[in-house]
Amino acid sequence: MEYSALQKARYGYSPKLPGILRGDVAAILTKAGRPTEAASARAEIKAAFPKTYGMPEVELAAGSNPQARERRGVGVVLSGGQAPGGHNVIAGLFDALKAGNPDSQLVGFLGGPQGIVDGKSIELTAAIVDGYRNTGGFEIIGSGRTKLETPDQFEKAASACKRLGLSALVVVGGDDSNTNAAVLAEHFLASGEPITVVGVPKTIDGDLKNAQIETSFGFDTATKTYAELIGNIERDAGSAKKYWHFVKLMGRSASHIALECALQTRPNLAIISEEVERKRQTLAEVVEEIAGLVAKRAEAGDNFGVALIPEGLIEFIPEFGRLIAEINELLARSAEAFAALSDLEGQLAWLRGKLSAEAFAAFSALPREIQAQLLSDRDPHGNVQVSHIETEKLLTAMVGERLEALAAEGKYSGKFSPLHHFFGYEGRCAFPSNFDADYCYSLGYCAFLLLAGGRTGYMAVVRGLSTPAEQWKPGGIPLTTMMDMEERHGKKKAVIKKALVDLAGKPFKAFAEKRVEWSVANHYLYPGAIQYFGPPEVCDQPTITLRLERS
Ligand code: FBP
Repeated sequence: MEYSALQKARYGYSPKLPGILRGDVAAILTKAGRPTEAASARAEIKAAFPKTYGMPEVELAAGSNPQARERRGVGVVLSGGQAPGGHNVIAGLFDALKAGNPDSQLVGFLGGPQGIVDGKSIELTAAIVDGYRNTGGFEIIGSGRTKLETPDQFEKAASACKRLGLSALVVVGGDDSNTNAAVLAEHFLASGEPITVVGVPKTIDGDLKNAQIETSFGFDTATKTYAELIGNIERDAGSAKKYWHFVKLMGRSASHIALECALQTRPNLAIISEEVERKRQTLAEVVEEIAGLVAKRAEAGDNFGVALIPEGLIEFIPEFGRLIAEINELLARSAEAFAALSDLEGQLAWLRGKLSAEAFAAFSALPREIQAQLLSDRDPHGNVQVSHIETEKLLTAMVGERLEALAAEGKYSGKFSPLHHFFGYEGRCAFPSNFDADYCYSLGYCAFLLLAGGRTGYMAVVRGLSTPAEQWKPGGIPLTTMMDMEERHGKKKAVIKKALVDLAGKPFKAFAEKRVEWSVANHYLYPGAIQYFGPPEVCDQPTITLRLERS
């Protein structure tokens, strides 16, 4: 196996731990604080989680902890989309576990949660873990999107853990995976299985955050990677002065990635889906806004620009939000009948009469490719895969038409040459930034101390992330405190609440204050590539979103 020079250099990087985690693991304990409550729907969430509801927040503090020395077996699973830093969660967990007792074993379940159900696993040895330290990707054990939620899956998970001699399971995932971790912890307690379940907050989308979680891991590296590329495109746009670049950015629902990238690069336009929804803008209104800006810049001779489009936009435009919800529901109910239809014509005929008149009208007005993308395979949660919908192409086609109409009225005489980009997969497996490398390693360490303290149904958290790593504060938060009741497939369900962009929050306000200026004056900012070695102000700064939220 050959390694790149950076890969070799990263193997030698020692992630920075919070001061409290730098000593002997047997001299750090979990200290309970006040009991917690869910933020809303308390009675219903308490009823759904009678064993784990109301547990106290815990912090990691100095104190004798002989339990950390016990020989134990721990399982770990990576769940959902890749996010930079996953390998370091495993490395931190491994190092802390072995520091507690060198005979302890870390077992990795293969291919995500389905690996637990199927009992597919490997023992993670030092030789394996060392080959992945400070590198991107989830290759060490793979990932998957299977949901662990049925009693049968829970039984299988329990028997896999028992067979492998595991007393704890660490679930690294987003809101849905951690919701399932909470259900699993409750189930194990209720059925007397002595298996501790601890979650770790992962997702590049940045939407697993709340009063207790400052950010999910991966968001930092992914946004810095996209911002580098957007900055390069801005340079090209400003040099060539002939293209309008439309960049769609990942983020299944929330627009945190688009907002952070806008703050880092100052493009001419960035659409924030949450604002579109609040203003109840129609697709035609969004198009009008973009066409207006293209025309305005053309008046100043600037027939170029850079626009950021969040991938989830389409679901936030009210008429399409309703349409997509209806299609999701319909396809979930009649999956077989739908699968039997052989082409788009047949699908269209089938949808007529099943969708509401408004939804069918919205659907019919779309180009055929977009119709087909809306009907393509659902994700395991039954939702449309927004990353497959070419919203950026839909918008530029409509903007082009609108500009032609403006030209016919004598109100536009520029040249509109759009180019399309989609940045998502480019950033999910990048070498983690120092921030993500340090944060993830600390989360892994923290997860070990929680499970050694017998804290089941907790999420590992590290707070104070806008300060130097030395001052970070690791601890644990009961998963039930983050829950809310939401409607899923027609039923109320307790789930961890997804954080959308807060339009009253500092990051959005900072963007809103400047966007008019950025739209016409070309105040592009070029963040350049992530730096791993060099001064802290270049290498260790967290995202602008985190810095603003914590300021
Ligand atoms: P997670 O929420 O699982 O972290 O994944 C997020 C994400 O990267 C989204 O931004 C994107 O819409 C989706 O995954 C793509 O999924 P897939 O990897 O299945 O194509």
